[in-house]
Amino acid sequence: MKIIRFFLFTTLVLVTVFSCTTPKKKDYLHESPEAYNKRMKWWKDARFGMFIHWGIYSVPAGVYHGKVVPGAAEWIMYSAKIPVKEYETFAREFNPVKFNADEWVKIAKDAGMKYIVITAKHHDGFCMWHTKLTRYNVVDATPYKKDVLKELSEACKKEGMNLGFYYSIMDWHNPLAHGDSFPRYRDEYMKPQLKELLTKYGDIKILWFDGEWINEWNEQEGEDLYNYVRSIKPDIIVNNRVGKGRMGMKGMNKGEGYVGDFGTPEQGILNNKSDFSWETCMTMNNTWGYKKTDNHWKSSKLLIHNLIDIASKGGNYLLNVGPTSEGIIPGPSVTRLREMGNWLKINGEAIYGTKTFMHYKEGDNIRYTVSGDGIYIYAMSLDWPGSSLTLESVEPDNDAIIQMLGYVTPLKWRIDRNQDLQIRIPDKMTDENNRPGRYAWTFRIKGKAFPLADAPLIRTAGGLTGQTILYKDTVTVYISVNAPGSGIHYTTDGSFPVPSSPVFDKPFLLKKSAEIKAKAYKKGIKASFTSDVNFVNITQDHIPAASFVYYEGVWKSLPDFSVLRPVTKGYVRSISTDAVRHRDNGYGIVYSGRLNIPEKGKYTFFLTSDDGSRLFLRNKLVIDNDGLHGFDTKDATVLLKKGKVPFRVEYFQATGGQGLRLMIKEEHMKNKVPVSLLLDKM
Ligand code: FHN
Repeated sequence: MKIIRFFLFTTLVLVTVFSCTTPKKKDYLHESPEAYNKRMKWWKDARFGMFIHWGIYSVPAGVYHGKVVPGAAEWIMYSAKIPVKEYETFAREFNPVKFNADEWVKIAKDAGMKYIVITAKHHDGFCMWHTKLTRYNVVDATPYKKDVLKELSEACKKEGMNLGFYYSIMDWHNPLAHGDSFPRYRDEYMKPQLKELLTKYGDIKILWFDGEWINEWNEQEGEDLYNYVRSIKPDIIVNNRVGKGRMGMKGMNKGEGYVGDFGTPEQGILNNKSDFSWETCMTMNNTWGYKKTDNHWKSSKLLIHNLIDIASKGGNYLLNVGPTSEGIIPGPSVTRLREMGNWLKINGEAIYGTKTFMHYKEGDNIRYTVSGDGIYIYAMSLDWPGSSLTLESVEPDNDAIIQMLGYVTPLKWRIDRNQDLQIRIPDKMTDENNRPGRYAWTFRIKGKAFPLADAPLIRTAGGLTGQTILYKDTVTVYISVNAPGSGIHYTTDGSFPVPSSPVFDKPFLLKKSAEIKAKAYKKGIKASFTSDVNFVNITQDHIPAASFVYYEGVWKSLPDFSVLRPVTKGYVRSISTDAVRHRDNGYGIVYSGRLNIPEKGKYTFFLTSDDGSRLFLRNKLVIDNDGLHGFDTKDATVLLKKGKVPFRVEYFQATGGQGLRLMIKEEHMKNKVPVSLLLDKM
C-alpha cells in the first residue's frame, strides 16, 4: 500500500513541477468572437487588396521551347513537365533590375488597395526572400542578389500599406515535401521559413496559404500550423487554405470547425452574403504569374462592378498582378488599377469599413452597403439610372438628405405611387461629362431598410421559372411568395402590380404570350420585391426553338437519359445551359428539335462542352465529346440536303467548369455561327 501512495505522490509532484515550468502552448483555435472580430477588423474594413504572383516563372512567362504552354504561367514547371534541374536555370535569368518597390506600393495605394499579399514561395519552391533554409532563393541564386521581400516590406512600412505573404504548402522543388519525409519538410523547413517571414520583415499582417490539397497535408496539421504561426505573431490573419476545409475553387469551408480566418473563393464571387469572412481572389487576365501571351484583360468596369458586388456581400477583393521578370507590373494592369482608384476616390466611403444591408441587391443593377456607424445606406447603381432612380428596399427618413457621391447638391426625391423611393437625377448629368465618375454611381441615403420578402415565384406546373419562359399552345401559371399575411397581386399586361390589381388565388391558364408581374401587399403596404416574367407562346408567335429535358445526377460520362426521371422540361431559343440548369454541378440536359438547312452542302458542326456531350443528327451519332474534361471542342463534317434535319444534343456537367456550345459552318461560309440560328419553329 505504501508503494502505491509513494508512486501517486511522486507523480503528483512531477506533474505539478512540469506544468509550472513548461509554458502551456496557447490554443488559438478557440478564440472568442470578440477577439476574432478585433483581430479581423482592419482586414474586413479594408475590402480591397493587391495579390502579387512573382517568381522565376516570370522568366519563361508561359512559353517553353518556343511553344505557349496552356494554363496559368506560374504552373509552367508542372504543365510543361520541366525537369527540376532545368527549371532551376530560370533563377539565373531572373534579374528584376526595373523593380521599384516604392512604385509598386504607390500603384496599390493609388488604386485604393489597403493591403498587399505577395508570393513568398509558390509551388515551384523558389524563395523570394533571403531564407537560410535553402540557397534556392532570390539572393543566393539570381544575378539580382537582393531580397525583394525586404525591399517591399520597407516600402510598405513607409506608406502604411499592410503586407502579407503567400506560402505554398505544396513544394515541387524540395525532395522532402513528398511522401513519408513530408513531416521533416513541415518541421525542419516550412515552419522555420514561416518564422523567418514573420520575424524578419516587419509587421506582417496576413499569411495566405495555398497548395493544401496535397495528400501529405491534413486538417490536424493545418490546426497545428495555425497555432504555430499565431504563437509567433498572435495578430496574424490566416486564410482557410492552412487546413483542409476549402471546397475547391468555391473557396468556402465544407462545414463548421475548419481552421482558418477567412474563406477564399477563387476567380468567382459568392452568390450571396456569408456569415464567415471571405475574400475573392481574382486575376485581371487568365493567369496569376506573368504570361507574355495572355492579353485577355477584364475591363475596368467589370473590375469595379466586382468590387461593388463583393462589398455588398461583405467580402474582400484580392485582385492579382503578375509582374515581369524585370520587375514591371504590366501596363494593362496599372491602367485598370488607376481607374479603380479614381472610382474609389469618389465612392470609397460606400466600400471601406461598410457593413452589409438587409437586401444586398435590388434587381440586377443595384447593390447596397451600410456605413460602419449604421447611419447611411449606400445604393450603388451599376448602370446609369437616367432621369431618376427608383429604389424599393429603402425607406428614407422624412427629412433625409440624399446625395450622389461626388456631387455636392442634395437631390430631389419622393415616394412614388408604388410606395417606392424615387430619386431625381439632375438634367445636366444627361451629359456624361457632368457625372461624378464612370462605371457606377453611389447614392447616400439616411434611412432604413424597407423589409421586403423575395419577389414572388412565378412558375409553370412543370417547375419552369426564370425571366423568360417559352411554352407551346397553353401553360398553367402558379405564383407563390414567402410573406405571411400578405396577398399576391399580379398583372398580365406588364403594368406594375398595385393593391387594386387582381389577387392570385389559384393557378390560371395562359393561351398567348404575356408579361406577368407580381408583388405581395399586406394591408395595402408593399411586402415583397416585384417579379417580372415573360411567357412566350412559341406556337402562336412562330418562335424557332428547341425542346429540353433537364436531369440531375452525378455521372462521369453521359448517362442513358431515357431511363432517368426528368426534373423539368421546356423550350429554349439557344443551345446553352444558363436558362435551363438549376445548379452548377451534377446535372444533364437533352436538347432536341429540327434545323432548317438552307441549302444542300457540306456542314461542319463544332460541339464544345465541359463536361461531356454528344450530337445526333437524324438519331445517328455525329460527334462524341463525352467524358470528364475542360471546355473542349470536337467537330464533324456532314453532307446535308436542304430542309429540316432532326437533331439531338446530350450534355452532362459533373463539377468545376461548365458550359455547352454548338456551332455550325457551311463549307463556303467565312465564320461558324451558333446552331440556334438554324432552329426550326416548333
Ligand atoms: O495553384 C494555385 C495558383 O497558381 C494560384 O496561386 C491560385 C491563387 O489563389 N491558387 C492556386 C490555385 O487554386
